[in-house]
Amino acid sequence: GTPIRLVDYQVPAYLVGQVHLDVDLFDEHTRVNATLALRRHPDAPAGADCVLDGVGLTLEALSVDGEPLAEEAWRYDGEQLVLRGMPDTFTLATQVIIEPQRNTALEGLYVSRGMFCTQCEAEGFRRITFFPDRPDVLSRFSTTVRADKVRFPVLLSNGNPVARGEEGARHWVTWEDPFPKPCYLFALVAGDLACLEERYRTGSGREITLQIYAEERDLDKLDHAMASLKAAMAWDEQTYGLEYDLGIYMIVAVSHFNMGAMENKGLNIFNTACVLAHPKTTTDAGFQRVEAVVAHEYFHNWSGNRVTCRDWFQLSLKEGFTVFRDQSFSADMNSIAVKRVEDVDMLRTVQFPEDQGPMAHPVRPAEYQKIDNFYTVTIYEKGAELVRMQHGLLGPERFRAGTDLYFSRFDGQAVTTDDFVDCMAEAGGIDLTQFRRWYSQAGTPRLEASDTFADGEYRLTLRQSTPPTPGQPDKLPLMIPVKLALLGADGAALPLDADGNTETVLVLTEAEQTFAFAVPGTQAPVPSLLRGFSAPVELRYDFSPAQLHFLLAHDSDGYCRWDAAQRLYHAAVTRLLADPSAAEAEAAALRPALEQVLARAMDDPAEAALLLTLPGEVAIGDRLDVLEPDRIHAARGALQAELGRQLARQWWQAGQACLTPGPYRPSAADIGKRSLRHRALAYLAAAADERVASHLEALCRDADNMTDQLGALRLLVHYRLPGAAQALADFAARWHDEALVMDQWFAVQATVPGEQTLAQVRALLAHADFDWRVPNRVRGLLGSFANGNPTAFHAASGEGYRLYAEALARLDEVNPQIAARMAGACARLPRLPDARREALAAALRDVLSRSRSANLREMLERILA
Ligand code: BAL
Ligand code: ZN
Repeated sequence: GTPIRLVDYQVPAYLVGQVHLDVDLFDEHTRVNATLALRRHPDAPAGADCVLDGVGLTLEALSVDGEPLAEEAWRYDGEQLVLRGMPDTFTLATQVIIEPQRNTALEGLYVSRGMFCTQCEAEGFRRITFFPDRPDVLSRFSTTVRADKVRFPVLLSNGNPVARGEEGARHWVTWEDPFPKPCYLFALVAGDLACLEERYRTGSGREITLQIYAEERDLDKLDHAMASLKAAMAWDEQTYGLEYDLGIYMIVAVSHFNMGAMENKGLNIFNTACVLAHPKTTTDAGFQRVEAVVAHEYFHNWSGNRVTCRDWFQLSLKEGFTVFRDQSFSADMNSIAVKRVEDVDMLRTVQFPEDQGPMAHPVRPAEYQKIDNFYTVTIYEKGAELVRMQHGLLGPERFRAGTDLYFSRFDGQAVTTDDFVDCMAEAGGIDLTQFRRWYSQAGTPRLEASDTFADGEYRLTLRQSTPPTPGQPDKLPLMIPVKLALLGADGAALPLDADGNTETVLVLTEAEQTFAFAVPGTQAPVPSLLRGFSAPVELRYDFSPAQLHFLLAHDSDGYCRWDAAQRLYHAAVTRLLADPSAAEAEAAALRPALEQVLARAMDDPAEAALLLTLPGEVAIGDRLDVLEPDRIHAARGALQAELGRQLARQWWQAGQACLTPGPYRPSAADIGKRSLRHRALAYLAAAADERVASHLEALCRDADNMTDQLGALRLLVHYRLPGAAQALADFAARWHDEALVMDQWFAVQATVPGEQTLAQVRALLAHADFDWRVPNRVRGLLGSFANGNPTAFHAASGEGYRLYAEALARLDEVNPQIAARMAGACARLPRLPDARREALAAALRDVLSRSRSANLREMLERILA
């Protein structure tokens, strides 16, 4: 297809000041009347056509300033409506028919379990009515929603309800949103919904009505989202000085949703998975996800809605910044150190591979075919790291001055990542010219560190290089902040300057630089490098095992402790790949480190659980030149089993110490304990400890919360322990009515290691509860299979690839965005051994030849390039 390029950006020829929508919802179709007040953009060339987007709309009527339009003055090709010879200002009225009931793509207006809802970002609004569907057209919306009174008692749209009425069996409500917004933030909901309503008083004393809507059966699962919303509102006032701006804030839970949630102005629409939470049905991770996503969407009200993106190349302007904001919020609500490690782990295991493969793209891409394909970990999580680096370079006060400047200067505007960095440079009084390369240059930079120590001087040399990425063969040096401490023999950080500071930030700007520090004594210090993961780079330094054990024991930086443990584990697995018989010896060598972590585990069980987690099979594979899933599975499994055996007594003790008596609470403290307990049980399960199966069976059966039940089920099933089949059957019988729980039931089975799981995945695809139209279910079964089960997905027979390719083709007919998203799991293709690479390529070429959507085609073309 033809790419859209950033360099081709032009202002829209016409702007829309005011729009009124009248949406009449019926059983077979929906009629949308739109009235747009258009005016020529001051910078647009005179005489330019007025172009409106509109996909798949059946046009019933069209008028300009109340008069029908002559045939030759307009044309509609199914994607764009072009009006010729329009005056500088005019009113356009259109009437279209759409069919939400048949919309399985879940873009625009569609039906989810009998309720009407919308998803407009990025380009869904054009499937509802004719409009300049681009984020730099900001308009004031008023919306009238009409539907059957009995079946759709709740009618919602953005802003405030201003009028309502009845007409026979039908009723209507008119909503007005006083804030100009791009159409991607439009939302509409009609359904029979229950509501949890509470109040929030802002710092300035305004009272806000908070409403969370869901199906009646889920009304008891809304308290956590409500509490999270209030906490997020208070946090944003405290941390950024930002208050909510409407009198009402609504969230609606829907079960068919392509994304996690959507920040529509005043009317967020959420995937049920990111808003419903109840101890009986939701895991700890689920509770934390709800807290994070509720906050994320709320934070968008300023970073995204009040100040939005000029074009979709700037997507990270709102997403990177908002992820940074939600990460900081979750850290403040739980544990700063633990949250940082979780975020870094995610970045390294998911974003680094993206940045090193065929899908690599800059945080501000230069071109795309379908913007839907760019809602990526690079835009989101790497984008957040770029904001975090600016936060680090400026310090908290000047960073806050920068965000104040940004929000005041650009309120009500659609702007660029450059505008954001300008504010940071101005408020921070620093030159960020070179820093901007982070936005335009793709790829994970490598940072190679080497050092010498002689005559009381420690010299650290840092070298940076970024490997080529598709379309970007040559890379330039970046501005890389490297936070550093030097640890003395007692483990304490040494003073690095005359003021006695024990931590410093080295700002690397050249390809290579050397930094020198005076260090008293005769013993070389141990470098604590890239503290807090101060830049999203791959750090290479030839740590000795002794140094890593030392850092794990003494470093005061949580990230560096975790990284030291990860390096020890990776090294052990790498040696085991060469010599599989050495598991016992490797485990014995690691044992002192693990024992020491376990000895002080109760100080911070959440951190201990992270320190005791071996890198996953996918992460191990990503560090090897050629992917060999079976050998990786065997090596990692042998190490885990050996550690389970050698430390069995300590694992049982840790599990016992981590019991959380009393009712379930999703507090950071209790979550940490459960996390460590399940880590301990995982080691025992890997070791096939004689007591573990019955312990897990009981936990799965009797626990009062989903974290324990599901954690136990997963271990029983993955380690094929006695009772696994029965536990799976009992679990399904118990939870068959809870869709989000059943998603997990599918995922547990799809991730059982080994080729024999392929037959099980096929069987589950034919299961009565599997539904191609529900993205959560598709992700639960197929997404977890392809992303979380390397030994089955990459089975030597090629059967995993064929199964997955068939599924992609099938999915493409139902939901192109989800098909394209799932295709991303194939992006490791270039790194596969020859036979497997050929098998996967052949399967994907076959899908490409049949693929109907531009979404899936763009992904497959990039992967196969
Ligand atoms: N804007 C799409 C969903 C999100 O990032 O909040
Ligand atoms: Zn977002």
